[in-house]
Amino acid sequence: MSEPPAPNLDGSKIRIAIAVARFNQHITSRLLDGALEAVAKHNVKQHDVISTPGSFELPVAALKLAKSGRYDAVVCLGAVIRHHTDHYLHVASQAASGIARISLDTGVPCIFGVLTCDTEEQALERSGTDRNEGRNAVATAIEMANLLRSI
Ligand code: INI
Repeated sequence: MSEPPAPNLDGSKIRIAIAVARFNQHITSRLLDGALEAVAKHNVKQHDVISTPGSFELPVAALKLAKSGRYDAVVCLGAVIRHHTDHYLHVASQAASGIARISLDTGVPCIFGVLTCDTEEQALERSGTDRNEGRNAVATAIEMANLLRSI
């Protein structure tokens, strides 16, 4: 059986912007820790970090970063957790569709590192040391930037 080509996770020629939401900061700072761990592990050439109030604001910040020409990929980190109203649904769907649109509109990969969880326990589990979606998001950013460069 054929296997798909292996990902190129060499970050030594890749410049990454990381946009992190401060809402649920006790979770998003853990995602940022994981992201910075991956930046070091994969020898990312350059990285900058900015923050937004919440995940809803990530797309417009990411759009400006993507259009700046200074980055090969943009990583968006946030934590949307279900509360008593449906507010979180609007935040999660706008963040997801906004971030997806930026990749397609600009050609700069924009990575969805936003947790959408029912409970805080789930969010803690996905932002820990065993599993960390911030770390995964940076690996995805490097892979996509290298892939697009190679096509
Ligand atoms: N922002 C989040 O990042 N996560 C959430 O869980 C959340 N909830 O549930 O309200 C949230 N709301 C704030 C939102 O992102 C905006 O900052 C706010 O609506 C102002 O535009």
